[in-house]
Amino acid sequence: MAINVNSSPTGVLFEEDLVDVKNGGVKQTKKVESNPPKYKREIVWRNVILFGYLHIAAVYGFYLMLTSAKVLTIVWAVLLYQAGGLGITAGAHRLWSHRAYKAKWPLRLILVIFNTLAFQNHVHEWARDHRVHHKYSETNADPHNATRGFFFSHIGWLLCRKHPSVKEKGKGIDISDLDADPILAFQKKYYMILMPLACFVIPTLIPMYLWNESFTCSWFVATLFRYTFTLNMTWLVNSAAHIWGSKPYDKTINPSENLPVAVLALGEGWHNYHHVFPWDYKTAELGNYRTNFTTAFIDFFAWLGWAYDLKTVPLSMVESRVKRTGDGSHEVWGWNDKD
Ligand code: ST9
Ligand code: ZN
Ligand code: ZN
Repeated sequence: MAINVNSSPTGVLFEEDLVDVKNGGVKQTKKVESNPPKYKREIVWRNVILFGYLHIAAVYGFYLMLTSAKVLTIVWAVLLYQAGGLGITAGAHRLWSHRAYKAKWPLRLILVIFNTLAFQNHVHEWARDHRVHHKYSETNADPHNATRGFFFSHIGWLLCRKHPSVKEKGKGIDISDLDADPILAFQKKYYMILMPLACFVIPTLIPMYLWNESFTCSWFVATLFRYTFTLNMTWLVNSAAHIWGSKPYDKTINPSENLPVAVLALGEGWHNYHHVFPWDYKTAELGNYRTNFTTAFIDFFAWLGWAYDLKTVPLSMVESRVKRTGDGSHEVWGWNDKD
């Protein structure tokens, strides 16, 4: 049943059929791209070399961390991982991509500084890609389409040119709110100055000048190991949490509930829930701080009054969705499926 046909600006005809399918007795609507543009993978060797160096350097940094780095340098690296991580989770993801809560400007400033030190591209680009990921999840238009395998969804998507469908479909995504945010405009305009300072220069200089760390330990542990580690924890959400775990909310999609990823990615591993209810500021049904550090962070700022209008999902809506499409693994309502 064809419902929606868009013609693309480049003349390629997209026919996006929304088809009703029966999946395990559950009636669903699925997106099918029936006339995708032609695609030939084009590797970006600059990125292959840079990410190759980064990962070799990170292994050396890990070795130095175990053998010769000062304790304060390790503490500093952990703090930077947490801060950069929050700049992604509380900032780029829950605030700017999903508008799951609102933040006053001082909190947005903190988040943009944290986000810049994580160097995962400026928020404008990150959030645009992420909105495309949710809307066209696991199709050619998904920047890190997990149906192309673990490697592609983890890092491979950053090593080659994007599929033309990402760009075509991405143009239809509303990002006017991102365009209108002056803090994001500032970050975007000065990114190539601010990012190297926040991600590489300052994190390396602080241990050297404040507690006499060597340049080698500072550079490889606090900067390159910490940056690479944070990147990989983020990428696990796109790869591991799109492959392994339970599906208490919707068994027909690949995103899954993955505890190790939730802990390492500061609460972002509850990915089955998140793809079903993306507007929930907790990105999870439950607000357990031990497996969701980002929720603790946002709740603290809500208590302070800097975060407000926190969006959640009514329990009755979660319950009916669990009973309708869950895989039976939900601790409270899972019985329904096992009948
Ligand atoms: C990084 C990002 O690592 C990680 C994101 C992970 C997302 C995770 C989500 C999971 C949930 C949250 C969990 C958080 C957990 C955190 C835990 C923390 C502990 N829409 O991109 P270009 C158009 S980055 C619309 O160059 P190419 C647009 O016109 C790592 N249009 O495409 C654009 O121009 P402009 C560091 C779009 O040439 C033009 O195309 N960064 C869209 O194919 C060109 O865009 C790097 O290493 C769209 N979505 O190149 C950089 N996309 O922007 C790596 C594109 O001016 N990137 N267009 O409007 C690159 O080198 C390139 O992007 C490329 C593709 C080679 C990958
Ligand atoms: Zn996802
Ligand atoms: Zn999301």
